[in-house]
Amino acid sequence: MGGKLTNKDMDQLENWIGTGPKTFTLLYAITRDGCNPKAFHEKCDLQGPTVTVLYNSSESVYGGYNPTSWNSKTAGRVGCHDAFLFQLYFNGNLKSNKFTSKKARYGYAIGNNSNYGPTFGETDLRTFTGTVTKSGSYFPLNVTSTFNEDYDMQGLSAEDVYNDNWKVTELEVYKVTYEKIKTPWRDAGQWNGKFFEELKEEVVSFKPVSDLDISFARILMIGPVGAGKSSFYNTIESIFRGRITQRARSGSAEQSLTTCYVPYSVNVPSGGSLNFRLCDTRGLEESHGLDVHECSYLLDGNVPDYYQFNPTSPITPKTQGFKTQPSTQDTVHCAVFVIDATTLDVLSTKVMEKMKGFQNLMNQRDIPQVVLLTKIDKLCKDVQSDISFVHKSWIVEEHVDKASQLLGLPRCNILPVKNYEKELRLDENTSILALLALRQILYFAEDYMYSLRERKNLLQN
Ligand SMILES: Nc1nc2c(ncn2[C@@H]2O[C@H](COP(=O)(O)OP(=O)(O)OP(=O)(O)O)[C@@H](O)[C@H]2O)c(=O)[nH]1
Ligand SMILES: [Mg+2]
Repeated sequence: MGGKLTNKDMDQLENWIGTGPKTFTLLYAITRDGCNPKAFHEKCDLQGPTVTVLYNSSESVYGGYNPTSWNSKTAGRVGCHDAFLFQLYFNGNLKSNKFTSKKARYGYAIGNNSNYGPTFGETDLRTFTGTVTKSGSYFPLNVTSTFNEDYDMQGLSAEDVYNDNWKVTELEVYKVTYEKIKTPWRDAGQWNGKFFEELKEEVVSFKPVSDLDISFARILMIGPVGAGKSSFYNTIESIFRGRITQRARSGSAEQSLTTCYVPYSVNVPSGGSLNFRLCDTRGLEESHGLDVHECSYLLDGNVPDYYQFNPTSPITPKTQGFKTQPSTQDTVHCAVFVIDATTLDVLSTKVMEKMKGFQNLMNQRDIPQVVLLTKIDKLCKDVQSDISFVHKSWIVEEHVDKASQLLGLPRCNILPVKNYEKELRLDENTSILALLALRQILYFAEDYMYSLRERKNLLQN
């Protein structure tokens, strides 16, 4: 640490290098140690794998990964398949590209020479020879590089990667070591069997606030078609039943697969159900599906359970079963926007406007809102292979931030999940993540009920 490379850049490099978490330790920086081969080799020789990062005066950042040690004592070429060049930023903008060494030329991947700085390929990325003196704010590196000789630059030129500009403001070499314990972006406890049982127990023991005549919390799930609303209910029911269940129909279709307002209960093998209902709704679509009136009726408890949504004729007080005098049991105690994390960047303006409209209604009623960010397994391959990596993944963190900005909700209201979908067996970590989300939703519902009770007491006194 201590260099210019950000955590996000390190995560990107870590992803490219593969084989799990890494620590990056700054060995050498030309602004600190001087720009000459002697200083470079003194600091970096025999240190194991390193990344060299160059920052030029055009605000482009690029460099190379050497999976072997630099070694000025054994001058010559070192062959390795895993070496690569990369670019991180171009003209100050994020631009992530990895350029692998060419198969036929892998023998030339790394160049060791006591008279040269870091050298990749015979001539692909060369840095300096002799002492380079700082001129103003930059160091004019003094060896020419010829791209695309030993590394596959995917058709990009030196201009595309570093503006053909060798005036660098900094050049750093980081030692790369394995088995880093990364600091999570959200602290969510120690994940193990004990934690899983504790979370389950907490959910099982959830009871609505007394004196309100409420026997279960009503959680409303709304969100675009195919976001994973029904799958979230199936995931929760599976956890408590101890096997994969599929009471709610899920899958992909042009229009919403769910057509009814179903307040799903979660059953436990010992009999009975838990004290909340996950209410499934029809998916939001641009032109039809749930509208603002229907949403307000849902929030206020006017819509009868098992009501069949009709896109061409939304519910009105004249609709059969419409509850004109709903009780506190019928009203919604927490609203959950279910959003597919992979679609955050492409959510249609109309669907987004609809959700904003619903949020206005919820805000008027003080109903707590959360976002369930689904399909995070599709966002990040590290999360896909190990769900417990979720709170260490910067990709997930970035999407949590984005959802928080889009819906104007605090980040702790954004809950990433991976629903059961292809699995035939339960997985402890997938279940823990879903339970963490459910527990938070129940906390918010409970908070809302406390407010309801206070209001009720005030009115009575
Ligand atoms: N990879 C992955 N797939 C998911 C996840 N959640 C849901 N899916 C899949 O996404 C598709 C849609 O899921 P549903 O649960 O039917 O979505 P929905 O929001 O209920 O959709 P509608 O009822 O049609 O509005 C299904 O094929 C699910 O298997 C997830 O976390 N990860
Ligand atoms: Mg559904």
